[in-house]
Amino acid sequence: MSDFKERVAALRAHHEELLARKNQPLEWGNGIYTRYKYPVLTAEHAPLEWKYDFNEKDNPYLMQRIMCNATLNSGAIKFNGKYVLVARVEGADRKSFFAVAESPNGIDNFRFWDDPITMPEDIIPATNIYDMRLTAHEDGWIYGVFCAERHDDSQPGDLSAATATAAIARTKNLVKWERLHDLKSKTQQRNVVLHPEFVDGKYAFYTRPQDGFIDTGSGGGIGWALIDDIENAEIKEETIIYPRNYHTIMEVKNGEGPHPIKTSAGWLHLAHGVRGCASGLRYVLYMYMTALEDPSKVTAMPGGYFLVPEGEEYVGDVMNVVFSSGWIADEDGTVYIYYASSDTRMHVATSTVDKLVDYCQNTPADGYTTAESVETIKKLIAKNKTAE
Ligand code: M1P
Repeated sequence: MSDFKERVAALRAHHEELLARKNQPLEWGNGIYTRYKYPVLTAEHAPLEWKYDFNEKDNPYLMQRIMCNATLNSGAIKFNGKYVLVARVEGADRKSFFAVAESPNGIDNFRFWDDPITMPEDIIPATNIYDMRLTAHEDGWIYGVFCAERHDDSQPGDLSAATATAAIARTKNLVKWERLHDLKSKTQQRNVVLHPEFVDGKYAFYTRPQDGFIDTGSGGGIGWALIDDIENAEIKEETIIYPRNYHTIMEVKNGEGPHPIKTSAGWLHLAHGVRGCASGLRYVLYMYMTALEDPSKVTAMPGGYFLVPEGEEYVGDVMNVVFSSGWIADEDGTVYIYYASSDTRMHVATSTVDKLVDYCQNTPADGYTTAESVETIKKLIAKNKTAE
């Protein structure tokens, strides 16, 4: 075998070792969910064919021609019996694109399909697209709702000025996508999520109105809007269903994660909250529940965070961030929560529908002051004195 062929064989063996690596549950968590030792999807998981030119004549040094920077904020769905992520893959050029990766068990062995997704454009092409939420809607389509970013041409002197719009596409097979018109809204929008069922005969969206590309400004939290026509979606009326609050984990921003999971006790929601601190913004995950018959009516607000960055999760391109846009509830009640850490890599945590409902219904709500927090702890201590 030539030296080049030997190096290619070694590279492929090394890559295969990563893809085939078994994940391991971590002991001593919080009883709510189980975290795992290894990320499920990293930039190194990207197929070698996306990076290398394997023609010896053209690439004698066997160098990467196209580098991959990160895999993050992925949509998730059970599809043809497989656990599937539609990952946000970011190249060295800072452009994000979508690519499908599947696993037989949801916790390891994720492998990308051969080609990244070719996403058709809306009328005005986007510079960047990212953070797809997947919804298998009762109308029979699988929708992907994602952020389309364009330069804000009203500020020609500012190269960082951008706009965020909710883009909508649909598919039956995750390969061929039909792009619909972007969601029309009076404000910028990110973290927009399609509810899986019709509500009052309309398509229902969780929204996140924002005055600017980064700052939500007067955008008060997670919103809710009913839409008549999915092919020409327009927000005519928007109400805030989960507001931000002073001195909470979502003081600066919040946003819906994946679409909620239907349970007999109501809809289970996963969201992210953002607060400022000396080291920048801190993104954590939190949960809440809404009423079965009215998914916009909040019925449980467990206080504080649900999941935060731990260990190496703190470190990455955007430090101190966990972000989720995908989870899968299996028929047996297992829930696979997919989250990205520090905008760099994807992880999984597992729980069950019953545990998550119990968490939401029995975690004390945020009392909004130190005095209330202390009273809540004292109540638990007193209760424990009578524990059997
Ligand atoms: O960098 C953290 C996250 O920031 C944005 O989320 P939000 O709109 O809630 O601030 C998004 O750009 C997201 O992709 C990113 O992970």
